[in-house]
Amino acid sequence: MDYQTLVLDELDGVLTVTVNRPAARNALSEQTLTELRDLFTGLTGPRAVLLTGSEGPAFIAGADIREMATMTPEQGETFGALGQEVTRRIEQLPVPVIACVDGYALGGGCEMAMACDFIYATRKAVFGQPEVLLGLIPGFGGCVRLFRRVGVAKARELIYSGRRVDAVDAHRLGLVNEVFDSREEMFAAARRVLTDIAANSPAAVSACKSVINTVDGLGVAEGLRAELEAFRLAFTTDDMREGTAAFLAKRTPRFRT
Ligand code: CO8
Repeated sequence: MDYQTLVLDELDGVLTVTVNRPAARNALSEQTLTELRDLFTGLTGPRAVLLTGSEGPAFIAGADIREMATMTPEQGETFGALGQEVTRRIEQLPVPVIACVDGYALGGGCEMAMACDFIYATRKAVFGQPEVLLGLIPGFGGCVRLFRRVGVAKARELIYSGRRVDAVDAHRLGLVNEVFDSREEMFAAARRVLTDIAANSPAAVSACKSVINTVDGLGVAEGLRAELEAFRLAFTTDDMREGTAAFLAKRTPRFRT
């Protein structure tokens, strides 16, 4: 298949998927999400997947604000459902998936990383769920998955405040497994751990992933439904129109409600 916003590279059974929209800081457009969904649907062949963003300031700077700014609640719901579906497809792949985060992993970017089995990051990585700054809410599973990684109190603080955390703090919180000095070191370490994993029984690793998903995922489907409804409602508010317009105009939003 021909992908316009993804770059694929397979080496020794490891499929590297690079989100490649550098001019928009690798933001997740509808096209990118559709390509990710199609790629991860029924993917067979690679023994592992490495998800990353093109080299630059961002891993993935979130969902595409330019596209969302003019969406109706119904379009927002469809967009949110698509993003949620991508996270589910990643989670349900039978092989290990590592997110390699170099730069900003904000909003939908943080949510994509959290759908992966675990996260490696460079010192340049920055994580956050800044949706409330835009009059939105995390819509690709942030409300459902962040607290599973960092605990409910810290997840509330990060989601309500929209504050960012750097790689070292994200590591301390348990969001990131390991922090590296450079992109090259991060990829080399990811390949090493995937090689170690590949030496084990693929069926056993896959079974472990499935059991962990089942236990960790109790309530995920219900949570995603609740999040999607709240996400749709966000599109009916003046705050969301103001927040996204302000981002695009590079000014501070004036929220009224
Ligand atoms: N969407 C669209 N365009 C973006 C995005 C984005 N998320 N992020 C950056 N861009 C664009 C900018 O508009 C700018 O475009 P232009 O050159 O045309 O002005 C270009 O990328 C470069 O951006 P900056 O100049 O801001 O780049 P910096 O390197 O200075 O800053 C940042 C990088 C810090 C990442 C900054 O761009 C930023 O804060 N981006 C927005 C981050 C954000 O708020 N993300 C959350 C988005 S909401 C979300 O993800 C919701 C997820 C759930 C959705 C559910 C849908 C139903």
